Amino acid sequence: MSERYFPQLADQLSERGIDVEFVKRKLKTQHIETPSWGYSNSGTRFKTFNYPGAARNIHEKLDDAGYIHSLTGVAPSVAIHIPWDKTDDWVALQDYARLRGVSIGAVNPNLFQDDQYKLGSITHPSGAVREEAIAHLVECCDIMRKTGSNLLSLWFADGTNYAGQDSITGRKQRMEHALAETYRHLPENGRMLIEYKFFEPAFYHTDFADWGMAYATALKLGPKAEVLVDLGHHAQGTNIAHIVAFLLDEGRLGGFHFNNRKYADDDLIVGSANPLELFEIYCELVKAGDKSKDVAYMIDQCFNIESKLEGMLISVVNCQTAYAKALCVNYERLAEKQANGDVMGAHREMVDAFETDVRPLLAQVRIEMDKHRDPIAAYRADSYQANIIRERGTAAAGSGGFPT
Ligand code: PSV
Ligand code: MN
Repeated sequence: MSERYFPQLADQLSERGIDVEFVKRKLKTQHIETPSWGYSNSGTRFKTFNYPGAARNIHEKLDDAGYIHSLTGVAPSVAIHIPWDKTDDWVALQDYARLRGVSIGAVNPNLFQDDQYKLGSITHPSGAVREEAIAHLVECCDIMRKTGSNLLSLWFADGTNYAGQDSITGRKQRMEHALAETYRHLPENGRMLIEYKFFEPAFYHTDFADWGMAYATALKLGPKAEVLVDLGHHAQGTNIAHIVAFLLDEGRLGGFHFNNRKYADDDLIVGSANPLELFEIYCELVKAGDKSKDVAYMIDQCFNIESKLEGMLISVVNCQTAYAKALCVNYERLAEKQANGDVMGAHREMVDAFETDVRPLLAQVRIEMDKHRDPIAAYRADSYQANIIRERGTAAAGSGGFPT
């Protein structure tokens, strides 16, 4: 097998000064977390579609996540959303996940779907609502303890729609108070990831509008608080690789929500519209060396019209591809060219790696991991999808997470 797929590219990479064995080792330990909510029915505010075979509960979501991991070998954990994935018996759920070959990853509190949160959660003008929101965050810290998760992944829909609706400064202070309270409840090895988003569902101002606000808050809270970069949450033209480089260098990049933004928020397959952007981000991560070792890589996507399992697989494969290409940059030579002011030479170093067809390299890595060289072909040839359609049928949209 290796004879067929790899030698030519291995030679090319060696000639470019790339340590191929090192690259393969890195690719084998890549870790992409998939989201429980990506396996259930989802849609837009216009319509949630009923997808045949979509997971109806956390057990089926874990079944699907286990299947994705069995095909790729690099998706061993699953992010959960509370209360969508709540259970009475977390130990049993952990065991169930383990049997499927996966573990419970980031715990995502949900402070955006209940009526009392119409004007916000931790920044709400009413102290009683804020207390309720904080209690939910503390509950999620307990769930971290019970599931062995070390990540609390926070996103708030909080903000206002009209000038003067509420005090922006007051809300900032309420937010700091609530997060300081939550911070105290984090498990010993727990980390709090603060996700920002500059719009939606609030449109005049969003309490955590950008990475700077998340970063400043994380600094105030302490070393266990870090920034989460969701690729979908930026204005058009934002250089996300720059944000990533800055946060990495400051030691405050906690993790990613991978997806692809064509016009606005997430939900398209990561790397589908702008693979160059994903590659540039991975280059910063590779260059950062040890400073990127604790970064959590999570997919945050819902598949509204496409096959959920195939969509998830392609997302994982796109992350593998971007990482593989980033590992094919000769960073020493890049640094030399940068130091010499060789603008186009330095740029070519990046472009050469980006234009490398890494499919044979990934096929080789997968074979060495006892996986099919092409997980998407393996999925298409497999009966898993047909079986879940038969067993689960077509659930009413809204089950397993997203309300209709
Ligand atoms: C919000 O748009 C977001 O990116 C947050 O991460 C949520 O937890 C997730 O989507 C799912 O709704
Ligand atoms: Mn997100």
